[in-house]
Amino acid sequence: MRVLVLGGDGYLGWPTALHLSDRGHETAIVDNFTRRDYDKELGVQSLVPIEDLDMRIAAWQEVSGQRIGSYVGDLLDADFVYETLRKFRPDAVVHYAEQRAAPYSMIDRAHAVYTQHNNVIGNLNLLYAIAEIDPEIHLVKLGTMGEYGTPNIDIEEGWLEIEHKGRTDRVLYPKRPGSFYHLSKVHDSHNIEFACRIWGLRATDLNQGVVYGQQTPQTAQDDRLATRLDYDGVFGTVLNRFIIQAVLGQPLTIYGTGGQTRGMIDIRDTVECIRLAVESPAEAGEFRVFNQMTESMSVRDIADTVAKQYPGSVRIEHLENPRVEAPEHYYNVVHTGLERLGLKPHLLSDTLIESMFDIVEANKHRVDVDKLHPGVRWTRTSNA
Ligand code: NAD
Ligand code: USQ
Repeated sequence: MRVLVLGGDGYLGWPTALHLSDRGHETAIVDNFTRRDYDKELGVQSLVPIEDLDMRIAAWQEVSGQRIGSYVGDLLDADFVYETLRKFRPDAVVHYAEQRAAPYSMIDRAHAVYTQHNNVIGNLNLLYAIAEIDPEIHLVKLGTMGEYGTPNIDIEEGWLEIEHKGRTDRVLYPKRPGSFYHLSKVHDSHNIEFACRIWGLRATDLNQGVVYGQQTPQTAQDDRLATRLDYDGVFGTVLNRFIIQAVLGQPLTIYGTGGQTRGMIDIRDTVECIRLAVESPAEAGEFRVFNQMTESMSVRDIADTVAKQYPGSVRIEHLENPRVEAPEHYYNVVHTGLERLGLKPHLLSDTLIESMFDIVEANKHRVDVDKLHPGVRWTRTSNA
């Protein structure tokens, strides 16, 4: 199949493009490198050095004999989006190209507006381009488990059967997200469902949990194929941060009690989920939702898992939570859709995160320890 990976220069987009190319799909990448600009803005860098996109693509061709195409541009530029779809003529578009850090979206008004504008309008441009150029294109869109928040009932896969005053209906699962970033994904989901219902588009919305890991079988073949690894208090995600903190001899920073529970997924499963979704497209008019996570863990349990696996001593520190989120709550997620398509999950209990310890050890000199601190608070203070 011909697959266009939007956001293909990012943490997940790059290994996904390699995985799809390795499985024989004609693959091309779209990116505007804005993620590399956030690094400059925040004064940080990926813990693992990464090559620029041209070098990555050349290295992959050398290693695999496969050529990945590239289109450099911004999804906010509708002409660019239309032109790219016309040129590449994809069967499927995998859409990763959004601002993805909750803390970044909560820095201030400007960052909240930027995040929602970039994500919602970019996605809307894409929906229009698909509808007007080729409505057969299957959109595989990355959403997030955080769209649902932490409701006191089971989390279904996108849809909920309800009974109200003796009548029944199937409705989009109610959303109660925890940041302006997570909210942008809710807005996207609604826009995509609308486009499927009104224009007959076919889409798969993947509500993905927190990803961990840095290597896939393809990226491990050559240092030049490495994907990024974020450690800072804005873009670093919880399990990756705890592994890095353990190796640096820094305390693992649990926010609050650590009772908050999240869906987790190994990066190797992320790329496989995308392949499975691409190879089994949604029906025309179908808004298909999968919960792309393989296990739930509390932040406390994540810290304990890292502490147990790390060969050295590990300190755990409870910081005052800079976010506003439920400290202890019910969390039970249905996530059978992708397994039905064939996913064989890597679970943390049987995955050795030792290889991650080695990767961090080799690159720890690149870390600016001051940037580990979570600087962004969810609360606002009056400046009247
Ligand atoms: P990332 O920031 O590393 O990658 C996103 C890429 O999209 C970057 O290369 C960036 O330059 C590009 N991009 C952003 N806006 C763009 C625009 N307007 N035009 C063109 N390119 C643009 O993020 P990631 O961690 O790889 O996440 C990818 C997707 O998966 C995101 O949509 C994110 O919300 C979702 N997701 C990530 C995680 C996780 O733990 N990393 C978990 C669940 C969902
Ligand atoms: N947390 C800590 N200590 C830390 C970092 C985080 O206790 O040092 C806690 C947070 O308070 C939160 C949980 O760990 O309760 C997860 O935080 P995170 O930063 O790992 O993840 P999150 O902000 O939710 O965002 C990440 C990705 C985002 C994706 C989301 C999936 O950045 O793109 O959408 O995970 S999910 O969480 O399922 O919504």
